[in-house]
Amino acid sequence: MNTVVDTRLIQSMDSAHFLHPFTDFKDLNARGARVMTRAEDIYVWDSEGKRVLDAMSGLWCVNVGYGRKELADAAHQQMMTLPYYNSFFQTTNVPAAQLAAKLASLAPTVGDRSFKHVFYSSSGSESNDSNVRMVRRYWDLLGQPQRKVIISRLNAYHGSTMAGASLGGMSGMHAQGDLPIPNITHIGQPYFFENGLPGESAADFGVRAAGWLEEKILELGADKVAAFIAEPLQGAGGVIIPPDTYWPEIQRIVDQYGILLISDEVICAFGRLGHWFAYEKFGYKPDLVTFAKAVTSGYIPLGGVMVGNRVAKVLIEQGGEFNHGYTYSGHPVACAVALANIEIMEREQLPQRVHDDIGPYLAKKFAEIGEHPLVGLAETCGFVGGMVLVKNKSTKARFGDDQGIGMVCRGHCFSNGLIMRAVGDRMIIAPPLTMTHAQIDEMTGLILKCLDLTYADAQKNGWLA
Ligand code: PXG
Repeated sequence: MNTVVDTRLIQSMDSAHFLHPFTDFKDLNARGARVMTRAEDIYVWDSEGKRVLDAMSGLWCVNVGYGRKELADAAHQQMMTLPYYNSFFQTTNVPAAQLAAKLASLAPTVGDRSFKHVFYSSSGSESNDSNVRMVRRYWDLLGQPQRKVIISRLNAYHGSTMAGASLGGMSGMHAQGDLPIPNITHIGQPYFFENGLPGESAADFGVRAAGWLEEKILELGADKVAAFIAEPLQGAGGVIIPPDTYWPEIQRIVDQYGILLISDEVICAFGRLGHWFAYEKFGYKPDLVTFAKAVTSGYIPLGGVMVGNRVAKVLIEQGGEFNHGYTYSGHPVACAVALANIEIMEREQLPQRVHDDIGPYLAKKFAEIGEHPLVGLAETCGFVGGMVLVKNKSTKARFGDDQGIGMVCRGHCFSNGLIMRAVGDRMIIAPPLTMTHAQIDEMTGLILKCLDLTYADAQKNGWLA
């Protein structure tokens, strides 16, 4: 395919007409967007011919890597057979039914929770809107309509629709648009590095942070609380990995008060943490599981909710008509691509590979990164990694927001052919699950080089303490 493009022409069309997500429009127009033109394996090329190693899998999406012909073939074949039909009026289609059965077979049963049903959407945000609808319907049907409040966490990301942004705990998003909407409230996040007390162990902090949920439930009155929603680990919030003690204590609390548990696995499912679904890794028992992104490796939009038996039973047996759904719920082309994507993941045993091989290898590499003078903490979970950049390695003193250390580092990454994501003073990665050891070495080498360059800048600017 011809990928030679006139960069200036595309940039001028872009700045004249395309309002980008989460972007200062005026600032972008002054610079001109970087134009991405093609991708292969773990690399993306821009319109100037520069190759970058994509350590973010697009945006936590491309778990099988770029350039998979099988996925294009699946889309082509389905488009030529049945490109679209709705699932509203007692109608289904072949890939949507097959994918639902496949997902049900992949989602493990934990304790008394099984996941045999799927509700489809086209994104993570929509899926979380569906969660709000299902949770409220569930309690209404059980004759407890006063159970309305959904508890979430500060610095969580659950999407950008009105409900998604409200469930999320991003202060910048709440500040625009009078959010959160009513009956959504937030507790603190389990971020030990930031919130651990002097002398407190990570294990003790995990129990204390989970305890904030119990405090909130008691403050609101348990009979008012519908559900707790959380990411297994916080992705967009900066790869915040909870202490081991956190999830078991959360499970105890939701069980004690009988509230529903929503596991938002938009980032963590489909092999990212070494399992098909991340609740298995942390050993908790959700009632609803949000997915999107890597279900198709991002090749085409698809999202949904795995609906556990507790909720499904009530919705199906007592619910009558559920007045909710989307034009693209069960889109045949998206579902066909998801089936082909899952086939690749099964054949190449990607969840297993993360669990047994590349996950531990990345952890070893991150231990080396943790030695760097700019890095106060470097940690991984499955095939996700995060590090905190600090002014002083021994005191762990943090940089000021005005210094924008993460953005300085991100700039060096871009210039040196690496895509890493900056979240405040944290640098994070979530690379394709197909990476070889040699590619992990290449990525680690680039990360260390960019840390050196960032350190030199910090030194030059007199920011180190
Ligand atoms: N839940 C979680 C846990 C997510 O990470 C969504 C819901 C929303 O999905 P959609 O498909 O509606 O975007 C997400 C999305 C980032 C970044 O900068 C992360 C996401 C989206 C945009 C940016 O890390 N995650």
